[in-house]
Amino acid sequence: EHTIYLKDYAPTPYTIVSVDLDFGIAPDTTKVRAQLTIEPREGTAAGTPLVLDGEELKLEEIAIDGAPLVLSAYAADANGLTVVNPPQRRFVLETLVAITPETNTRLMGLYRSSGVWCTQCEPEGFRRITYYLDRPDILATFKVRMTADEALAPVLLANGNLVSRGSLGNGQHFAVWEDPFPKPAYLFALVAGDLGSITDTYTTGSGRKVDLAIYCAHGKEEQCLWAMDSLKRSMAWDEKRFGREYDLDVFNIVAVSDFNFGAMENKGLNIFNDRLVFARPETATDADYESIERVIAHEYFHNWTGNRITCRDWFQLCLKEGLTVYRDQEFTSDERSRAVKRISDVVTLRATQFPEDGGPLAHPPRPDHYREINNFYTPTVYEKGAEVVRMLATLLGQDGFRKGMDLYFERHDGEATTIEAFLKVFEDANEVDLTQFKTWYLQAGTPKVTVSDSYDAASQTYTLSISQETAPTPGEPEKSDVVLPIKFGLIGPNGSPMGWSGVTGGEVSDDMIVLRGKSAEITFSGVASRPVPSFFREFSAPVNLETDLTQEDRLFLARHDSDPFNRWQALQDVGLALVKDMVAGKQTDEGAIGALSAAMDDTLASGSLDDAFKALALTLPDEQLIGRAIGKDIDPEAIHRARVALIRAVFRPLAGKMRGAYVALGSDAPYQPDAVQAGRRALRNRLMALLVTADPEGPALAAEQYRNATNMTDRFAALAAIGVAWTADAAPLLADFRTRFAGDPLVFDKWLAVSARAEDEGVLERVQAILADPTFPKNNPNRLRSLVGSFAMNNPVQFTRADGAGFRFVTQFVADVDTRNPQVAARVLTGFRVWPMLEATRREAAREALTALKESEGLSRNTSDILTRMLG
Ligand code: BAL
Ligand code: ZN
Repeated sequence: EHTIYLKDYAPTPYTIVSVDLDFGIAPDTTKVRAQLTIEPREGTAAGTPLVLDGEELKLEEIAIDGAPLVLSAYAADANGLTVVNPPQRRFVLETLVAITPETNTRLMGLYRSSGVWCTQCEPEGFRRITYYLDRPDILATFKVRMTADEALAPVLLANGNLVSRGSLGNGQHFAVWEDPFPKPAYLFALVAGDLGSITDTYTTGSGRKVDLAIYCAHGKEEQCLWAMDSLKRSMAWDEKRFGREYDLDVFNIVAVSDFNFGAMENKGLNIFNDRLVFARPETATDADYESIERVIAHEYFHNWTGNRITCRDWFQLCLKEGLTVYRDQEFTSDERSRAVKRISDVVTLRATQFPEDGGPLAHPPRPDHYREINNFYTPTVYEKGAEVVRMLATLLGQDGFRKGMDLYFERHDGEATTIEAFLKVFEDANEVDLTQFKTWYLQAGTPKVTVSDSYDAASQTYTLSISQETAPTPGEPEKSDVVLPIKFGLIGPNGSPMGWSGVTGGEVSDDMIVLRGKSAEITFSGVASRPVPSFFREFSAPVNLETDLTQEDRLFLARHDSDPFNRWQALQDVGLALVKDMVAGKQTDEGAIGALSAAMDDTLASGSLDDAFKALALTLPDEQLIGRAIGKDIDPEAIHRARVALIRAVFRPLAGKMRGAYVALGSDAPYQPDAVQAGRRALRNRLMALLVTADPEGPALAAEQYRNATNMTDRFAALAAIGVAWTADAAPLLADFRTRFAGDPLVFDKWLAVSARAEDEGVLERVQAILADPTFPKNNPNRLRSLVGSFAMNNPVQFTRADGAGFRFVTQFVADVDTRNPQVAARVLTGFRVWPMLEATRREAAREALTALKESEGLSRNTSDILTRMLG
C-alpha cells in the first residue's frame, strides 16, 4: 500500500524556480496555462525523467521552450505527468489544462463556493490546478494572470502585489498579481468573484504602509470589522513580541462559505471559512469573537512561521503548526487573561489531543510515515506541537527562547526546513543540548507522571519520589523517557510559599524540577513543617499526573495555590475523584461533597478571582474526560448519571446564592466582545447552566434568559443548556431559534450543533430527519460537521448507544459523504476513537459498524486510512 516514509526523503532531480500562470476563468471549464521555469539539480543524470504531480486535469497542450512535445516525449495519467527526457539545462515547460471547479466537491484545488471561485492548496491541492512538483520543498516565485467575466467576477485576487488590471472590452477583464517571495505551491491562492469588502491600512514599525482588505459576500461587510481589528492587533503584536514585520504592500482576507479547514495562510491572501470572519453581537457568541481573533492572528503569524520559513516535507507539519499555535496562544494570553487562556487551552488539549494520543489514532507530533497527509492535521500536530514549543520556552526562559527564535528567522528565512534545524537554533543560541528533548517530537503517547512524598519532622526533610512512564501506542511498543519541566512550589500550613535550605537528588531551581530520567528522589532540607506540594504549575508539561494528595490537600491547593492554573486543577481533581467513586458505585462521601460545595461557594463569593476564572472553576470535568480517567470498560450512561448526581449534590445547596449572583451579574451595558464583559457573561451563563441541572427553577430561568437575550452569547447559552438537557422547553425554543435566524447559515450551525447534542433517546431520529431533509446543504462542511460531527464527538451517550444505532448512523454517513468530500468524512470518523475503551456491548457494536464500513467499495484513501488504524 501507498505509505510514505520520512526516511525516504530525497530532493527532486529537477526544481522549479519561477511560475507563470494564466487562468481563463469561466463557468464549467477553467483553462490554466502554466509556464514553469525548471532546472535540473546538480548531479542529475541525463535522461532522468521529470515527474510532475497532477490530478483530475485534462491536458490540452504541452511544449518545452515553445516547441510542442511529440506523444512519445511525455505520458499523462491519473497521478501526473512524466516528461521522458527533459533538457539538462534551464528550460520552460508549458502546459495547458482544463479543470472543472464547479464539480469539485472535495474543496481541494480550485472550486466554486456560492458562485465565488477560490482555492485550497494545502497540502496537495495545487496538483488539481496544474501539473507541478507539488511538495513544500519546491520554492518558486509566482506571477498570476487571471481573466474572467467582469460581471460574474469583478474581484480578481491572487498572492502578492497587484501589478496591473484592466478591461478587455468584451465583457471580460483581467488582473495580474506577482508574489516576489519564493513559496511552495501549497501557499498559492486565487479568488475570483462578486464580493463586497472593507478596507483599512496598517503602517509597520519601519514605515511600510500596508493596504488591508477583507472580502466577503455582499451585505456582510459590517460583520468583518472585528476580524479587521483583530488583524491590526496581530500585526502590532508580532512586531512587539517577536520582532516580525509584514513584508508585502497588501494583505487580503477572503471569507468563503464552503471550506474544509478553518482558514488558510496563503501568502498575502488568506482564505477563511466565513464562520471565522463574521461577527456581530446578535449572531456571534463571545466564544466566536475570541475564535475569530485567534484564527486571524494564527494565519497572520504564519507569514513568518510557515511562509517565510516553511516545511521541507509534510512530516515537518508541526514545525509551522505547533509553533504558530504557540504564537497565537501567546497573543490571546497577552490580549486577554493569561490564566484563563491557559486553562481553556488545557481543557481543549485534554478533550481533543489526549484521547487521540491514548487511542488507535495516536501518532507523534512529527510522524515518520503516513498514507494520507490530510489525516495529520490533528490535535497532536497542532496542540501537542504547541505544548512542545511551550516546554522549550519554559526550559530556556523567555529570553533564551526569544534568542533562539531570532536565530531561527535569521538563519532559515527563505528556506524549507525541519524540526532538527528548529531545535538547533535553540541549542546554538543557548549552548544547550536538546537531543533528549527531541523525543517529544518523535514519540506518541501522554506520559504518566507519578509523585509521592514523605516528610520527616525530626530531620526537617521533605522527599519527593517522581517517576514517568509512557504506555505503548500503536506501532510504538517501547517508549523513551522525555524531559519534563515540572514547575512547582511547596505551600506551608498557613497557605504561604515555603522555602528550603538545601536540595539533593535532582535538578531543581526555585520554581522548577527538571526530570530527565525514569525517576528521581529529591530531598529538600530545612523544611520546617509538612508542606502541600503543587506540581506542573501552568500545566508545564502535557502529562497525566498521579499523586497521593488527599481531597483535603486538593481543597487546600484550591484555596491557597499562587498558581491560578493549579487552583483550578485542584477543584477538577476533587470533582473527578468524587465522580469516579460514584460511577464505581462506592458509598457517597457526603463529607467530601460538602467540602467541594463549600469550595465552590467560596469561589463564587471571592472578591479577588475574576469572573472568567470563576466560570471555569465552577465547571466539573466533562463526561469524556471522566471516561478516560476511568480508562476501560466505560459505560457513558453511568458516567452521565453520576455526573448529574454530583452536580446536584454540590450545587443544589448553593442554588439560592447562585440565583442571587446570576441576577447581580446581569447588565444593561451595550455589548462589547472584550474579555471583561465576556467573563461576566461566561460566569452568569455557567450559573444558569448549573441551575438548569441542579435547581427545579433552573429551566424556567434559562427559558426566560433565552427570550430576553439581547446578544447571541446569552441566547445561545440558554438554548444550549435547555436543548442539551432536553427539558420541556427544548423543542419550542429550538423551533423559535430556527425561524428567528432563518437565512443565517452560521446561526443554523449553532442550531444543528445543539440539536445533535440533546441527551434524550430521540436525538438520533431527529438528527437523521434533519439530514434527510432535501433542503439540507449536503456538501457544506460547516453544516455537516455541526450536525454529524457534533453528534459523534459531543454526544457521548447517544453516539455510543448500546444498540449500535448511533455508530451505524455515523458510519453510513461517512460512506455517503466520502464520495463527495473525503476530508469531512475522515474527520467525522475520528469520533470513533473512543471505541476500544467502551464496555463490551458498546465495543462490539462499534466494531461491527466499523467492520461493515470497511467492506464498502471504493472508500477514499482518507477514510480507509483512518478506518484501518481505527480497527488496528
Ligand atoms: N495550514 C492550514 C490551516 C492552518 O493551520 O492555519
Ligand atoms: Zn496553521
